[in-house]
Amino acid sequence: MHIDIITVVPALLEGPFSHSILKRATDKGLLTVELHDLRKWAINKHGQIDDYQYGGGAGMVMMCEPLANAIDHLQTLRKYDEIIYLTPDGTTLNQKTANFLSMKENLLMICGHYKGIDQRIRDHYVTREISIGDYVLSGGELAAAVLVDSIGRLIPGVLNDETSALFDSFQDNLLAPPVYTRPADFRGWKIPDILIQGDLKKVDEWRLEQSIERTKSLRPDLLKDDE
Ligand code: 6GU
Repeated sequence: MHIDIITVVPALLEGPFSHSILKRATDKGLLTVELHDLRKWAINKHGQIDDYQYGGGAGMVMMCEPLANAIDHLQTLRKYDEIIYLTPDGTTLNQKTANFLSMKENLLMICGHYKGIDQRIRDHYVTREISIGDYVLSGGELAAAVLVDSIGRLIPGVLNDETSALFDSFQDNLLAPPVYTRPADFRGWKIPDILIQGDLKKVDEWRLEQSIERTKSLRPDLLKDDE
């Protein structure tokens, strides 16, 4: 998978993809992430990419021209499955969307700043608008990092143990069960006996039971939600 990201603050995205699972994905050649500084397509030598909004009101809006030129250029290099705009008024990201996007070849992500981007770019280029939750960030970059992480780890071959994503929280609308490692007794805090009795079938049953209990008590909305 190849992901292009258009941003005015590339530095914010230089760290997140160089570690851990996403680093493994890029090292294995399963994922490439390319950052594109929108200033390269600024409308003048002052690096202008935003302007006041029509109709008045505080806050700048990212202009059509730099964004359209950036997207047009990138579209000569790749055919995108989705052009995603990260915005708090988008559809809230969930595991189903991450699964869906992890099967794509080429994604383009646009990070907004200030008051956001000119609506005409959303109307004419963007195919999907994604938010990462009901709160406001100062720009789309951290949201893009979250989105790339959630997608990248699902690309086939990225995780060591292919099955491990199957047991993630949310993968079947259930939260993950509790996990323990050595020692079995820490300060008198003991792990559940069932985990050391060696009956793998019983362990599986216990884990499912725990998942259901956790979901019922912490996120009952997931059990109703059939999407
Ligand atoms: Cl995608 N962008 C911004 N600026 N704020 C957010 C968000 C995105 N998702 C939640 N809050």
